[in-house]
Amino acid sequence: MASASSLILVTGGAGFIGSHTVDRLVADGHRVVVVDDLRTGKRANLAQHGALSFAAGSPVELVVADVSHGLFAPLAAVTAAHGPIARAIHLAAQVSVVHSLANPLVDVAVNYVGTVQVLEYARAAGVKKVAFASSAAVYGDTPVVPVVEDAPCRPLSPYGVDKLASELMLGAYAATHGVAATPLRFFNVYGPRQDPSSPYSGVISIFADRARAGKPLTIFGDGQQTRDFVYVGDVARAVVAAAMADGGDGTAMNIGTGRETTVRQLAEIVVGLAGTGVAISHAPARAGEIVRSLAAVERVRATLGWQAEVALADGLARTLG
Ligand code: UD2
Repeated sequence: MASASSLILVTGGAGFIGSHTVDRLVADGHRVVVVDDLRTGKRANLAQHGALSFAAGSPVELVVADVSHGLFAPLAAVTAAHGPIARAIHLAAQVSVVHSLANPLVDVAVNYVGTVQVLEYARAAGVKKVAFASSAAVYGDTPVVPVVEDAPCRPLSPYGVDKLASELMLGAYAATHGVAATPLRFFNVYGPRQDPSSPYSGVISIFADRARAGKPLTIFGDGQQTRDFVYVGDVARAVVAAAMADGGDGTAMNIGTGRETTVRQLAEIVVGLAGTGVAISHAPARAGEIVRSLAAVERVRATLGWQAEVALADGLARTLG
């Protein structure tokens, strides 16, 4: 059967960032193969795309599989019927830094080996481009603010080490096998569909959840610590731009807004949006907390022409719903 358009693979496509990336690709007219083991991803995140089967007329085909076990078998049937994967976006991951500290071998298996599996598939199947979800966690507690991509990387967790090792492997495959690849170092991504259920979930998902329930927002420490909060729709745009751009030698790019927000400012905006009745309380600072985090964003602007567009107040309003 002739394909209407080439296929884009999104690993982790049923997750938070992944499902927004799929939405963007579908809006751009692509057909998308999602590989997700649904451990943290959810079918409900993709419900807007119908039956999740090309045969049933959906623009999205969901293949339930663990990327770290390899992609050849899971993708055999869909590529035989609908043509090869043209470009791959690798977002599937064990997403918790805290979990990686307790279970480093799981993190290596999922986050590092999973990346090598994607690269092995890309090499064998002639995939034109691999875009990869890396993290600001690769920097560790760097004194460089705003942090440029060439700052020394000293990750403090297995999660950060596996993201950095994955970046290096992308570079090695680009140099040795000609697999074009771009790692994107996400800063603090927020928006609808982010899971607020763990105490270590992103602060905005927790604040939004509590504000909706009329519960107080708890600031850890004095609230003067800063983060670079970037809206998930902007991140999805960056991911798609990276996947669609030809070339890429494994050089990483920060994905942030280039704007710094204190946790206190964040809490006040959320309270303002939620209306009266939501209080702010304080609890002791987290141990080992990074005080400032801010992305330097010149490289991605120069290379992909991308910059964040959604202002924090607008993104928070969309998140609160
Ligand atoms: C997360 C990861 C970190 C690294 C980083 C990448 C965890 C625990 N941390 O840290 O390892 O990957 O992202 O950018 O997974 N806060 C409150 N109240 C709350 C929740 C959080 O005040 O109810 C504060 C928290 O102390 C911190 C800020 O909000 O200062 C952001 O917290 P976060 O967990 O969303 O993100 P971050 O950057 O600390």
